[in-house]
Amino acid sequence: MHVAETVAREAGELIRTGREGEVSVAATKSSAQDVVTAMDLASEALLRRRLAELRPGDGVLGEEDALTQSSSGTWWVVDPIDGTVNYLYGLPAYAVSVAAVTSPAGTDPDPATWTVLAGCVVAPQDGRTYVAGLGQGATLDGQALQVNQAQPLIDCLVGTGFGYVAARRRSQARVLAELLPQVRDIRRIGSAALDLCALASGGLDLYYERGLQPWDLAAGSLIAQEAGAVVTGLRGQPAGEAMTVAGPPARVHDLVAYLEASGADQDS
Ligand code: LIP
Repeated sequence: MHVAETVAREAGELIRTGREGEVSVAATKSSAQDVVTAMDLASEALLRRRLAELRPGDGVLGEEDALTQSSSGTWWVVDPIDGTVNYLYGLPAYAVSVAAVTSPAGTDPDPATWTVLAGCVVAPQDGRTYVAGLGQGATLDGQALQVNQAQPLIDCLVGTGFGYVAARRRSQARVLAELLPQVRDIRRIGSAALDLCALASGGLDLYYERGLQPWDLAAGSLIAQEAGAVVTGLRGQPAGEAMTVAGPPARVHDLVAYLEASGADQDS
């Protein structure tokens, strides 16, 4: 936990101070609207350099660079800026996400099979630090976290997010349009890591999203779980790119049932 927090805080400080200057777009990814800023690249470079110093032999899976292999059996899964579009627009909901994971022997880190040992999400703009260790609970700035008690679906504030490709968004909009009348309201915060931390700290009752990458969910999923949430996929699968659903055990199945029935894990 200590290493995750140390490097996440350092990267958080880099991107926070970097936001005071001009934010330049360095590249695009899945669509022209899915941007990478120069600070995404600088933050990941810092994370990789510091992890190599502090944990030589560990591998790194990051959003902006190639997988580096592990000789120790531990990988660091890092998102140098989660919420890049918020960062670009000067909105505060962006974060650095760092997690330590182990994988079954001979396999690369994959949310379907990994075990997340520790995670830290730093929101540098408001100075919040979320930390969790497997079996050790989750904290926000040192205060223990607990998800909200299960409410009827109609009373739930539900977080979600969208991909950047039009076909995926069309299907996400269809699923959302049917869900919206069944819940209290919807939030699209713009950072999956912060969505999962909001769930852990009572700022959301439920969360779901299709399309999450390993670095979007590694640290946040442990923080949510350690705060008492179930984090799962649909149709008995673990959380991952097809679908991630999170919430208190007594309510998450209602959302899972709706998402399964509406085919939310497929693009139509
Ligand atoms: C983003 C997420 C956001 C999600 C986007 C994207 P990035 O990550 O955290 O909530 O809806 O699809 O993956 O690109 O800002 O690291």
